Amino acid sequence: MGKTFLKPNSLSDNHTHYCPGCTHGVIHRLIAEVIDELKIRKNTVGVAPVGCAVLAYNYFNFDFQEAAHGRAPAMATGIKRVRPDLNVFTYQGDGDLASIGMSEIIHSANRGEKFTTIFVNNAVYGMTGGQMAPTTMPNQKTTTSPFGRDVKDVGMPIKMANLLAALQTPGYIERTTVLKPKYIVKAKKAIKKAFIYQMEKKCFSFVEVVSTCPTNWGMTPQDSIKWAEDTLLPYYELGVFKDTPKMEEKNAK
Ligand SMILES: Cc1ncc(C[n+]2csc(CCOP(=O)(O)OP(=O)(O)O)c2C)c(N)n1
Repeated sequence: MGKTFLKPNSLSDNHTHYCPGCTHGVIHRLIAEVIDELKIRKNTVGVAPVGCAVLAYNYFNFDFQEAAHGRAPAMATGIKRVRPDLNVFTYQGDGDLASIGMSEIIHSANRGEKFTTIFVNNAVYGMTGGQMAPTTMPNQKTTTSPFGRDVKDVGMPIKMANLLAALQTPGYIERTTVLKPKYIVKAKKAIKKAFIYQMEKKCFSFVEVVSTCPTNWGMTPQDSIKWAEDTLLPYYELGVFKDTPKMEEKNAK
């Protein structure tokens, strides 16, 4: 009997260090499947800054570059401008992208850099012990908001996909999740579309993935999926926020 479920070539044989129930592994797999399907493994470069995915270069079977905290979009800009023939993507957490790296992502998107960003939003700083992030939900308890996020003091969580979609230049922005198989299928389609737009030299592309962090949320993997569905998804609504290439195609007809 033939195998029906193979490991993508774009994933290495290494075991990941991620916690049980963490969605980084699922997202890694989707990226790897897309890169295999598009046959671009040999000319793809990933850029990951610090965060739980700091060791991502061990898990992917293609070139990978390490960036300082928040600075992956600046590094991706340099790589892509010098080597426009390469497919370049950043892989960033919400602490990284929406806090220390806010400026880098806004300006890269606004310049219309032709790379792809995969934005993993798990509503906390995972790697450093579950501190409050700009994406932490109102009243959510974290190690730095032990009584819950008080929006009177720190404002509402930032919706990065919505924020970037308000800029005129970036072309493709979608928010997805990988909490359940029905969402995973859509997330993969979004990641594939983002890479295809990059291959066609069309636009900056951004895929947010609403994710879990059972360890720092203090929940079982099952409870974290339920909490994310009940609490994160109503606020971080899924969908396409911008698809300029598709609009232009429609208008041309
Ligand atoms: C300049 C700098 N400041 C702070 C840190 C500490 N630090 C490492 S990872 C991280 C946050 C990571 O959270 P996130 O980006 O949400 O990714 P996750 O770990 O949740 O996947 C912080 C604050 C650092 N490495 N460098």
